[in-house]
This record gives sequence, C-alpha cells and structure tokens, in this order.
Amino acid sequence: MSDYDDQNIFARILRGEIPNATVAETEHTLAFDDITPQAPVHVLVIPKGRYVSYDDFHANASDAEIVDFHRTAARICAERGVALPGDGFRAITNAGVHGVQEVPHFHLHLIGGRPLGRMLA
Ligand code: IU
Repeated sequence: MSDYDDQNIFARILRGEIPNATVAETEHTLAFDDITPQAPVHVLVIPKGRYVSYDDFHANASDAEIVDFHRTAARICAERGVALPGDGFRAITNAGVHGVQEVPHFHLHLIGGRPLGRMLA
C-alpha cells in the first residue's frame, strides 16, 4: 500500500476536524461539494479508508468498499440530475505528479450541469 498522509485535508474532513458540505454518506464512502466548483455540479466522492489514489484504492480496498463507492457516485449523479439519459457528466480522478493530484486521498470528481468540452489532457 502507498504511504498515506493522515494530515491531508480529506483525512481531516473524515475525522470531522474540518466542515464539509456533505452530499452523501454511507458506511464506506463520503461525498461532498467541491469547495471550488468548476461547474454547477461538482461533487467529490471519497472512500473513508486510507487510500492515496485510484490505483491504491482499487488494488487494496475490499469489494464492499469498491461497490459502495461506485454505487454512491452513481446515485449522486441521478440525484443531482446529470445521469443519463439526461445531459450527462464527467467523472475524473487525478493521480500523482503527472495527474496533478493536489490532495493525496483518493477522490472522484463528478462534474456536470454545463457542456464541459472535449478533454483528453
Ligand atoms: P485534485 O484532483 O487533487 O487536484 O483535486 C482536489 C480538489 O479538492 C480540488 O477540486 C479542490 O477544489 C478540492 N478541495 C476541496 O473541496 N476542499 C478543500 O478544502 C481543498 C480542496 I484544500
């Protein structure tokens, strides 16, 4: 498992040390509005476990954590009105230096509510 920094901002949110605008909370997953939204819908979905990145999470989390994470993300898309067959959304995760990951706790960005343009990099 990758080294995990217990002082990262999302770890502090999970410990309740910093407030957040909670969108959904389950046994294994927390979702909250991004503090600097890039679109009308910009939700961050994070596992409650100590996972640094997409690859760390999917290699090391339990099946229950992984399923809970993705079902929660899908439910938020529906609840925020961006799920198909509506206008759609983008789900992205940044990892490491090349991915320009700012917060070293795995998170999925759910972004929608406006046309997002084509993005490959
Ligand atoms: P990144 O994928 O690690 O680059 O994204 C980190 C996101 O966390 C970014 O969109 C920030 O706006 C967001 N964020 C936040 O929601 N609350 C915070 O206290 C901090 C960052 I620091």
